[in-house]
Amino acid sequence: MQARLEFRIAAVLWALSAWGASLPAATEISFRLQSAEVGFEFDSLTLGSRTEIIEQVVVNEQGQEVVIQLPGSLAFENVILTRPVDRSTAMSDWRAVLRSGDLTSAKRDFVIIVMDAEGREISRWRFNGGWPADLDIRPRPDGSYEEILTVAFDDLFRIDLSLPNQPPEISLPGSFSIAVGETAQFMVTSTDPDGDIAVLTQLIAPLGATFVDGVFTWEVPIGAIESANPVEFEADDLRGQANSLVTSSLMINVPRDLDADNMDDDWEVIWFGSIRADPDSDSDNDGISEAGEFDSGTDPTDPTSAFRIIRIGPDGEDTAIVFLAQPGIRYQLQYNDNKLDTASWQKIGLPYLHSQPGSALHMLIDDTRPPEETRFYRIEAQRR
Ligand SMILES: [Ca+2]
Ligand SMILES: [Ca+2]
Ligand SMILES: [Ca+2]
Ligand SMILES: [Ca+2]
Repeated sequence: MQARLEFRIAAVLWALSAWGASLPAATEISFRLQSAEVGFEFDSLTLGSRTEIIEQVVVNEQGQEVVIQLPGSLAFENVILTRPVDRSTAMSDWRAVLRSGDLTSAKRDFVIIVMDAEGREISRWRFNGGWPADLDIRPRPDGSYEEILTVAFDDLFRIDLSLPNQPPEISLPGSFSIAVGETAQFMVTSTDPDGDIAVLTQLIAPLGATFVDGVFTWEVPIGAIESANPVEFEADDLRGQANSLVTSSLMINVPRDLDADNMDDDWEVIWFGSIRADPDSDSDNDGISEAGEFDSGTDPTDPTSAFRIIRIGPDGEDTAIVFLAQPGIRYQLQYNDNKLDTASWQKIGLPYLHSQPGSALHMLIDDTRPPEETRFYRIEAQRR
């Protein structure tokens, strides 16, 4: 035996994430999937439930056997939706997820909203764990075609519209730091204490970031070095109330030197593909460590590219020191009249900043050397 609750309606609105435009204007019935952004009209909806009837034979006060009926477990029937066939592939796309065997991905929560002709909400039902059990196409008497979607689900409950609306909530990680060349990825979820489905939208994100099926992904480009990147999401419970919209944000910080090895992270990624370069190693065997090549602006993968003094010699009364200067590097000439005393290096003149775009030979002059005196020189290279 079956007890049946069934109602039919004129139009249903359907929505599914990442499939296009915004929700259409109010119609009589709204059918909205979790993370919904898109609306589709349906012609009809059938929703039913049945309670198992348990028959029990009892003996009454007169000693007679009578049969009484008791309610057993409640079972829900599938939701059936029909709409005219058009170019939209939304339903077949949803069905395709299931056909691929991935029930977990295909399962969505959804809401059905019943409205009157003026668009006022009459009732709202929340369904959990919906999946497209069947999708059929059949001809209509007028020669057009309609598609019939059967949605199975785990559970449903009715949302109490007499209670004041509560705002949706967004679950986000906190602000964090990441290096260039790495991928920032996290889940964003929205919930609603009333059982509303809160539609998530990404409001602010760095260029190139994606937000698909609740997953934020950003491959941090080289150019993002030393930047702070706000990311903001909005949840909308689509009740149209003052508290229906909630935003939440975090900051993705891209420091200059995340691993604090004194080599800029973009330089490490350019030469070594990641920030895992070891400052003390010398991968091109030119006698200058990666940290030294960073400081002096040379190629850490080319042994012929290394910071050296090329020539020291007289320049009239003075001494000229020649080296190959690299773009953006600052060079300070130093001297020492006692090579064994490492603490007695002295600066000569102001540092030279090589501001041209390419490398070039450069000459630094010492005009302070007393005649007949032996003098040692070195040049200190610094990136900043
Ligand atoms: Ca709400
Ligand atoms: Ca670094
Ligand atoms: Ca080297
Ligand atoms: Ca080198």
